[in-house]
Amino acid sequence: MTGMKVAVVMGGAGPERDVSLASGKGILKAVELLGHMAIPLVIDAEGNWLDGQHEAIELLQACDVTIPALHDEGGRLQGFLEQLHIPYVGSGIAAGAVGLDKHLTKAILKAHGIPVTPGVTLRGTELTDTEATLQKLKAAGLDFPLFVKPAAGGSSSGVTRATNLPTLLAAIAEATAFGPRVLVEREMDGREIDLAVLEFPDGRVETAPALEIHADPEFFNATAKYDSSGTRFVVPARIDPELAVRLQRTAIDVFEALGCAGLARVDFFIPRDGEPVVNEINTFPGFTPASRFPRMWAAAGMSYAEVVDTLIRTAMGRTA
Ligand code: G1L
Repeated sequence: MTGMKVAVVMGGAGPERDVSLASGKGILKAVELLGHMAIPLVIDAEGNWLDGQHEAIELLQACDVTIPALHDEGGRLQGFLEQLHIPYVGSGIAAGAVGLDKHLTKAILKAHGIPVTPGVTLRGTELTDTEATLQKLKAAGLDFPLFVKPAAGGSSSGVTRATNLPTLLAAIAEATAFGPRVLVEREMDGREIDLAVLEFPDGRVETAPALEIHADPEFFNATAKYDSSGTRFVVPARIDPELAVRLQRTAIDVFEALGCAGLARVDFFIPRDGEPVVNEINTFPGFTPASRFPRMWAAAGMSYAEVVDTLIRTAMGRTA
């Protein structure tokens, strides 16, 4: 399958604009490498279509498939594309929206019996009621150090570590600025392991070899690579085969529980003594050639372009 018109929607307002443009650039290049016509549709920093709204809709409608490469979508672009009957890569409206809401993600995973990072959600009057907050934390068995995050939003804005009551109250006040619900989670001490989930055109859902994030700057070996923040990714992660299989199964369970499509990155914490928990899920993970998701598939023998090809073919097959 070559010679298709593939639109890549990228840019947009917000803190993840540059990640979007970098991911979009990599995807555009891969689309051309696959023998398709790549059509970039850039949303500017003010949130307007760079090419003019009318023209952008016509371009989208003239394409065979659209690749959404925008952050903070919450399923909005997907809804728009469905309204226009345009096939698109990746998760739909519901999974996209839930994926950006940490409270809803946790509620759904818990309902499926999937272990998540222990935490509570504060809302309304609880946000300014110290007694109610402490009560809730105690009931959930939570103690310092804690992580405080806005429930909504995919980026790290408003996320703070709290080590005592004054820093907890300040952290809650800060997170409240980003939305009406605030998550207070236990700080997980242990290994951080990511899994990449990919859906194939025949309906198979598979995982790539796991990746471990090493924050320790002293650690180095031949398979380690740096990302822009100086963190090192090790693929395949050095974990025992039993744990690997368990994480693979759980990652696929997460994908199915949330109703994801196309792809997802599922991030785990493995406590020093305790069971693995799902810490985060990304329905549209970072997708530059140096990003974790493509690196994991490279370890499975799939090139960046082959991953993009799979995503396009899966998206086309869904609507056919
Ligand atoms: F090409 C895919 F797979 F569809 C794709 C497109 C975009 C994967 C991942 C992304 N990622 C993003 O758009 C982003 C949320 C990282 C941009 Cl900020």
